[in-house]
Amino acid sequence: MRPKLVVGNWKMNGSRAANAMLLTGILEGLQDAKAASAVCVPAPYLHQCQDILTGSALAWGAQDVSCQQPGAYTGEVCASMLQDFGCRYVIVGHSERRAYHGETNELVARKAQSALDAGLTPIVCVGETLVQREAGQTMEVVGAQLDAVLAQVGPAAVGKLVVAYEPVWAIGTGKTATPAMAQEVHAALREKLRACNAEAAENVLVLYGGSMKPDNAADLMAQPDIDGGLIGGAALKAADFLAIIEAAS
Ligand code: 3PY
Repeated sequence: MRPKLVVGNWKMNGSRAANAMLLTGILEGLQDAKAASAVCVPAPYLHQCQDILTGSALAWGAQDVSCQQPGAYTGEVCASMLQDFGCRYVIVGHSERRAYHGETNELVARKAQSALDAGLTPIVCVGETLVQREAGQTMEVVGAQLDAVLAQVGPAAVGKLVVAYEPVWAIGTGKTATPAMAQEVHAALREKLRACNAEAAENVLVLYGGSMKPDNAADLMAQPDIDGGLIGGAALKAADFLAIIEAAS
């Protein structure tokens, strides 16, 4: 039985004042939670997370990382910097980065490797667009996205990954994959992980993302291969985020 993990992806939202209220509200309600939880915040707020969350049950992380080592890369943030701010997780390959920043499967794989090298857990996002789903290409697309990361990190690192399946058509649209649709893809992703490292694959957390909300979280997370959620909009309200963590518990 794998533990559940619920991660908030704040995207480009927040302010020092709003974050303080949100984090305090989450911590107040987190006491009895059984599921593990984390927030992935914009890089400028990592220090604030470190101040408020150190010693608490809520972990934190970033939403992207450079694939480079420290050096002349204007605007980039490298993995050792994230580690310096106490991050446990970093999201790599979110569809918004693939779509708006041209991130390829190979670049995402190198980012996952950088995270691992710095002792961070990469949350590797995969997902198909609506056009790809309607063309019957879902498994091909998400399979290639995961394969690139597995080829880069190798079998020994499989157990250090978290994978998130986020159908692009369900991100920010209010549409959610049905539990059965999501489970089908999660099971296929786990098969790929098994093919790389059969033993480690059983313990890899495969999260569902894409409009997970308090009212659909329990049904999604009841599926055998859905081990938690990567939460967008609902992670910006303490009550909603806590309700999802409760549904995972
Ligand atoms: C969403 O739910 O919108 C997400 O993109 C979570 O990462």
